[in-house]
Amino acid sequence: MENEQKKEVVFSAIQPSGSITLGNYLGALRNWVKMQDEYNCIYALADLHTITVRQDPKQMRKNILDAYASLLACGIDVEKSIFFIQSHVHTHAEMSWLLSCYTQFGELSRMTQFKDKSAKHADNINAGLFTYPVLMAGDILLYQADKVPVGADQKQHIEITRNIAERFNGLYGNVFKIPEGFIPKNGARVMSLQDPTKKMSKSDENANGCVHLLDPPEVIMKKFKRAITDSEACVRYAEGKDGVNNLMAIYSAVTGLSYEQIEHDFDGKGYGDFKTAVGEAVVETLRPIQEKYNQYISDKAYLEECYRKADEIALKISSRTLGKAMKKVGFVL
Ligand code: ATP
Ligand code: LTN
Repeated sequence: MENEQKKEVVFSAIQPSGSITLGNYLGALRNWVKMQDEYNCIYALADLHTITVRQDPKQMRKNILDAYASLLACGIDVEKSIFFIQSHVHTHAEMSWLLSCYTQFGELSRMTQFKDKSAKHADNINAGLFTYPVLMAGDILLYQADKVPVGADQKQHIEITRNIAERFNGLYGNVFKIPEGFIPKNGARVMSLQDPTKKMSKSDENANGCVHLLDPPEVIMKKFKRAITDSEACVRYAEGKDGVNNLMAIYSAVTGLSYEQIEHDFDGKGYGDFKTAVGEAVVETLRPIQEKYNQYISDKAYLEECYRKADEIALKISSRTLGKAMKKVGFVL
């Protein structure tokens, strides 16, 4: 028990905005699973974040349960970690309001995700899309997290979280732990198979660019076989070979092989052989996850039991930090 208390806290979240991708898995989820033994891990489905982009209500309900089952299938263990649903824990929305008054318009304007998403959804540049990083900062700070396992695209959001926390602490004393991002060496930025200059994303318009965790093996193989490469026909990691570099990064992440080893193994072979090998390695990595997903998704009562329990614990932990912050600001509690 004493040991338990000394463990560092890990917090992370994922939006249930669509079917989970290979990018999500290699960039973030795989680390979530690995960190469970060494840290006190707290994970969430960031469903409040998803409504910054318009969602179909029926599809959204399905996505939330699918994502919960998918994460259990990836190896999130509810005996070891707290895995809850953000919208069920009211402290998140409250903390977001509080912190928004300690966040500057200018710093939010510099967020690249806001710029990208507002270009993509030009007809719905809502205030929530703009203040999204504040909600995320609250998620992390509420649990006094030490480490935040995320993909490389979230680096800027971790940085603004630290800035907000330092500003608040500067005014009121040590209220928040200053968290650190935890970004993997391999797989931190999986790119689209159709446009390897863009990150692989759940909401990619080109379905062939994105591999989903639950894609059947033949679909995965087809997507890899169609992946964009170049005309050099040589498997090597080099500037300007974005498509091949991306395939090498994926292959290295799922097999553990170094780039040198991959170049050596495919010396003299064409892209066809390489794409097949990458596809097969990904299929094998995802096979056990897909089997477990099918078991979890057919037991909605079990899923509910898991998240209700976790929601309650998350509320208890986060209420402590919210109360402390509100008291410092001057609210009468
Ligand atoms: P959306 O397309 O709806 O913006 P997303 O696919 O970018 O969603 P998020 O829920 O925003 O996914 O991200 C969940 C986690 O997955 C984050 O830690 C993020 O950094 C990571 N991640 C997302 N896409 C990739 C990617 N292509 N490569 C590596 N990590 C990624
Ligand atoms: N913005 C994140 C999802 C997210 C998150 C968080 C990640 C919401 N709250 C807290 C880490 C910690 C994204 O991946 N787009």
